[in-house]
Amino acid sequence: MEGVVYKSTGSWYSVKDTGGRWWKARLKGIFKQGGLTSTNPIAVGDRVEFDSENEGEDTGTITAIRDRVNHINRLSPKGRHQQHIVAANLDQTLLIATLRDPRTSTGFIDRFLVTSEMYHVPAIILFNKADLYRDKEWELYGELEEIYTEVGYRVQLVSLLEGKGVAEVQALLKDKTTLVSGHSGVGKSSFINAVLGTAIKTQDVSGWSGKGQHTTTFAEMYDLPEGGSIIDTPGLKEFGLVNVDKAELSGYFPEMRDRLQGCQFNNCLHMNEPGCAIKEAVRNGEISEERYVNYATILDTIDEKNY
Ligand SMILES: Nc1nc2c(ncn2[C@@H]2O[C@H](COP(=O)(O)OP(=O)(O)O)[C@@H](O)[C@H]2O)c(=O)[nH]1
Ligand SMILES: [Mg+2]
Ligand SMILES: [Zn+2]
Repeated sequence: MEGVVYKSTGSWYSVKDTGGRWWKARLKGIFKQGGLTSTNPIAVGDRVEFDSENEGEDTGTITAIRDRVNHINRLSPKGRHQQHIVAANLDQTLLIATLRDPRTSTGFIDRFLVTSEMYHVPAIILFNKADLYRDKEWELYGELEEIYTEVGYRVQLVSLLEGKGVAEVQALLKDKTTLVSGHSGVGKSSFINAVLGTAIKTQDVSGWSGKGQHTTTFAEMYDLPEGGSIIDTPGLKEFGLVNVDKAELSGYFPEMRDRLQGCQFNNCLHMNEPGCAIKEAVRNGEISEERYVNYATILDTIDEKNY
């Protein structure tokens, strides 16, 4: 049989087969050690092949993982050199940000966007709590919308409290697999409830959530009523920028990527080098100063020895 992994709790995976039936599936020991360097060989969103373990029961053994289109990593808590796959086979990512209560920094937004660029998936930025905006926030929203739209990201203003902008978001999510992220307090749970409607309750897989299974769940996928699915990443504050090399970073800023050919040195980090097309574009206002500062900050955090 074939199915998609919706959730991982310890050694059991919640799998929906192509006919829509739910299974609890696991890997056999040998397979688990089959030379995989990740701390979790199977991730939410993975397409797997599995066999039924016992006639008439809903348990199965996973026999193969289909090749991934892509996957998102975070740094493993077990060690700096181990990676942990958060989710696989994404079509896009969605970041929920807010300008008030709490305010999401552009540094956080840009790190998220860099991660999405690394995995070659388009990113959507949702600005929530529009009902709270006053002059100051409207001005800031205007600036950010312009910056991010110009760079090529989809920006959507919403008020989950008032239900504004939700239909537009639903249209963006339809028939896609979307990884949803955001700081605590921005309205991620409200968002998931809004887009799932009543569907969320029916997807609490056959009531096997409790009993001794520790809550090391890092991601869970839900089907949307109109088609497509979202992947929630509870407890995941930020994705590790794993395997980024200093020289590659500007390639993950689309407005810089487009201008790299203009730099005098092909290993230019766009800091103090002469003949830098990026710095020139910042000076003449073609590249946002804020984005550039965030670039420099991220560059500074990349430890060349750590990948
Ligand atoms: N004013 C306002 N409050 C909101 C909005 N969306 C969510 N909230 C509130 O923000 C708080 C955090 O929301 P929650 O969905 O739990 O956020 P999470 O921590 O990201 O899951 C709750 O008190 C929500 O009622 C919104 O659009 N406007
Ligand atoms: Mg929440
Ligand atoms: Zn340069």
